[in-house]
Amino acid sequence: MADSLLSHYRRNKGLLGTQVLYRAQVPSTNTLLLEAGERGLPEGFLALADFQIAGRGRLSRKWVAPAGTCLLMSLLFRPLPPFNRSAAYITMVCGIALADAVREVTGLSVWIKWPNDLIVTRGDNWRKVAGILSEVGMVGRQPDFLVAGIGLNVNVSRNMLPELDPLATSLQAETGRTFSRVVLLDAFLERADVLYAQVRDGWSPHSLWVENLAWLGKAVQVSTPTENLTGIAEGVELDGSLLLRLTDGTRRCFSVGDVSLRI
Ligand code: BT5
Repeated sequence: MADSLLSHYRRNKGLLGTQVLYRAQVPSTNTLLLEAGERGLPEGFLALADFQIAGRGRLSRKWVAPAGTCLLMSLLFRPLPPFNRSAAYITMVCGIALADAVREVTGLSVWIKWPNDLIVTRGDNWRKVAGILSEVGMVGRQPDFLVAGIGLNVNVSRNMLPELDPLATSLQAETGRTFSRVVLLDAFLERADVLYAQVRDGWSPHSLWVENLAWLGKAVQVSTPTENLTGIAEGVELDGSLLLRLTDGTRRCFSVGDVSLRI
């Protein structure tokens, strides 16, 4: 297989991914790093797996991926204070870097669907190719570190996609080609390293993140655990929250939820 070296992945420059823990199978790469983070693992540590038994998304949802076909990874960050702002910026950086890496390696037109999905768009049709799950590691009652987990569907054939989700796609399904996960990982870490160094120097990735967001200015539906609302996606706050202009003209701000396009 083109990327059999995933198990030996090492990076010899930058901060991210120079120390790696590979497992053929784990419950979840995020869980692995949340546990390891408590034991003081350094920033930039990368967990990689070929299969997750209990891969997860937001709000206790499942993340499913056939063994050996996808990028399943997590990165450990130790955000500078203030924690919440840095954590939001790190998640933005991961989204931008993933989008750029996929564009660079595959040539596909991909966008970030608020808050943290990567989608491939064709006109008004869209499909999800990746998701990001950021989780906070607590020490005592204090947020101490951040684990950013990424699942990218790479060499999943069309007939396997329905098992993942009706709206799932993969790089292979979109292009008809297979890709090396190592090449994609390298491109992602390269870009994330540059952007994260800028964040640590005080730069905000907000404007660049906004440029990568799908559907700003469009009519969308926002679903949260408690409500479904429609309106115009007007913009995003500095912390990443979504601003929705409702049909009665009032504005609502969401920090959690899922967005879909209203056609
Ligand atoms: C996400 O959550 O999209 C974040 C996914 C993060 C997964 C990575 S894999 C490495 C690391 N370790 C983990 O355990 N997690 C991270 P959310 O927006 O809540 O989307 C979850 C929903 O996406 C599910 O309820 C399904 O509907 C759908 N889904 C599940 N697997 C999928 C896949 N492979 N491709 C596309 N959609 C999928």
